[in-house]
Amino acid sequence: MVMGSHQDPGVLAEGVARFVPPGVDPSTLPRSFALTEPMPARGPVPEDWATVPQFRRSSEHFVANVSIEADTSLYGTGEVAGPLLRNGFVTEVWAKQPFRIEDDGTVTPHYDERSKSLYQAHPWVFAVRRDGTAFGVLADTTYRLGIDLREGIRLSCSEPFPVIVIEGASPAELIQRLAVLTGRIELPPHWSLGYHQCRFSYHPDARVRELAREFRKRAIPCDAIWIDIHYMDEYKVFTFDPERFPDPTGTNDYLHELGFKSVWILDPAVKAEAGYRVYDEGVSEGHFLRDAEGYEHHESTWPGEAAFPDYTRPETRAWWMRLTREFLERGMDGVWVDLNEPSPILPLGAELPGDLAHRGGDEMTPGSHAQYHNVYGFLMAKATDDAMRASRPERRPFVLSRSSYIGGQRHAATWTGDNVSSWKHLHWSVPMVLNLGLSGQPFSGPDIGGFARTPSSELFARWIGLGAFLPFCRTHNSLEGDQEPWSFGAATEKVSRVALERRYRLLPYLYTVFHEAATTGLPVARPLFFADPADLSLRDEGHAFLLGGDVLVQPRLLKEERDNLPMPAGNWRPFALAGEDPASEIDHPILRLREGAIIPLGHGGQTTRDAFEGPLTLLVSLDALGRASGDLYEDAGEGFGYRDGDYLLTTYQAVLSGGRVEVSVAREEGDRPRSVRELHVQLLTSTAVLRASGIDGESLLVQF
Ligand code: NBV
Repeated sequence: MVMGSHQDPGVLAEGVARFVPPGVDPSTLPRSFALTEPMPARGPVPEDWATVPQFRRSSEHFVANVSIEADTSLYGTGEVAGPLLRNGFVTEVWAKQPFRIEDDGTVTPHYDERSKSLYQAHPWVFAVRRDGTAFGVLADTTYRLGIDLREGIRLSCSEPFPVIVIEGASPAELIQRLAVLTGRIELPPHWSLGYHQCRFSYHPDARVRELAREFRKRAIPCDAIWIDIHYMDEYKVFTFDPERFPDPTGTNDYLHELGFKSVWILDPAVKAEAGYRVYDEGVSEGHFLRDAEGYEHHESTWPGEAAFPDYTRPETRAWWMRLTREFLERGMDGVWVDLNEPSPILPLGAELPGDLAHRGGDEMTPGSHAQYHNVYGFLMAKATDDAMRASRPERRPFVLSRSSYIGGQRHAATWTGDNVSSWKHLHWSVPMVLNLGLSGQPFSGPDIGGFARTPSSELFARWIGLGAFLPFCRTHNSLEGDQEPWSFGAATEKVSRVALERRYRLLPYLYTVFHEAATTGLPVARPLFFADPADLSLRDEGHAFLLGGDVLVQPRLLKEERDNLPMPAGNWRPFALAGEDPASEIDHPILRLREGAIIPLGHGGQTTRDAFEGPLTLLVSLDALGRASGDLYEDAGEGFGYRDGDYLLTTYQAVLSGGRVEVSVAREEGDRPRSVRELHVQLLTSTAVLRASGIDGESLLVQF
């Protein structure tokens, strides 16, 4: 029997088709890295398939062109700075530490809208047609890929590549279909949705402890403190500086006592120093990348001359896992993997040579670095994630990875890298997070306040006000000034506290949205056009966004006030969360609830542990028919009991009838007993409307 190749053209699933360039034998194409598992074709592509790529071959490139109809809006392309709408942009899928040569000749590791590539590699374009239907184009290759969106979609690569086209009746359906192919996040632990405080670097141990105490003393919500590279002994990965961090277990214990989690950084580069255990093992066990002649390859890195693990080898991933497991024995709660594009650092912008040899193994064939560069970060994140799962099977892993490939959400969250303390970078926080979400990665956020340089108090306040509503919420900065919520004076400290209190009150809803992302692939932060895909006026809105399907976040980021912020049709009623102060109004985005929605709110707290317990408020916004409904997902917030039914998914409904609003449980799923807690219902309808319907405060009937 002649077996088909896993890259055979044809329909792969409902609304998903693969195309292969003519003249290319599919069996010669590398196995797909993007798909979670090989997908053989089920049958031929029907003649009336709407979007068909046209393949061409130039002397140097394999090209796939996809023409688009007028008013088709293009998004995705992974991690990109600049506006949300990507029509007209030329980018490159090539994981990269960006850098810029400024006019005065100084070189800075910053990016802007002209940067063709950033840290993450997503060979994917998300398109919304004029009528609101959507399609996506996935170039199924790990090689460097050009994406030119000046006239339609033009993809080019030095190697032949298949193109997978996904159709969706709506943007929401498209992203869910992408997730069927490339995977979804797993439910993160509760604590990872809290506020994270980071800098390059908090050291020594005494400073970390003092920082932790300061948060509690000032009553600013915070769940995690991050430890950057200065904890290492001369920046050697898997070591500890004997003076700065003589007892990392003690550091972690202390943080835990105060209710914090800790996240520690790991880098891929291993200092090439005989006598350093990690390096010696790597050499004797053959874990490092070699050049075409078989010699171990070195680059100039932060710790000095260093070798790079070849994560395509199963033995090397197992070795990395062992080292990480030993590392985690000291009680770290999460791991942050950095510089894994990989970026050697010196000279700035340096990259590993494309002809280095990856040896592969199991399902990965041997190949050049040119082939595996874009998945280096993905493989490092996967090995780290696997280590976390293996070392504490009862706990949910948390990994943050700077680089990854499409599908990387299965192993790690991400952040938008080394941004700058500037208004532009504050603005880009939203479109960057949105385009990552449209590329399959829902768990991301910027360095709040900016990584390079120091923000003014005004900029920091505005940034934390917004950052509180992005999926991953972490302040981080470089070696320059301080960037704690209290570093900018009392007024900014207050703004920060209120911003984070708002986030912590919203956590029951936010976690419900994360559950939706984990089960469907829908982004946590969504562009406004998700609410009305055919409304062309929403297509380029990169300031306001949706959190889940029900909350509209309108940050006031523009220096000049805009009167008419675009909004999807319908009545999106504003609501307050906690302590909003008219004096700092501009720093806190306006929050609006979709009519017809019910969202669960908690009472806040200093940690996520408090925030998920205690009184619950159902915020109800009735639609024109006097109805509303909404979900609350609850589980232990840690561990995997939910897989065996230890969760509760409740759909609440509210109905206005006979001059009364009745709130009740419409549906419930899961075996977790409902916790006994105070429950409040808050109606968002204006009092005038209530009076008109003959309702007063007494007429709310809650039935459970
Ligand atoms: O580990 C130091 C930094 C880190 O703080 C930052 O977030 C990363 O994007 N890291 C880059 C390495 C910088 C080396 C110059």
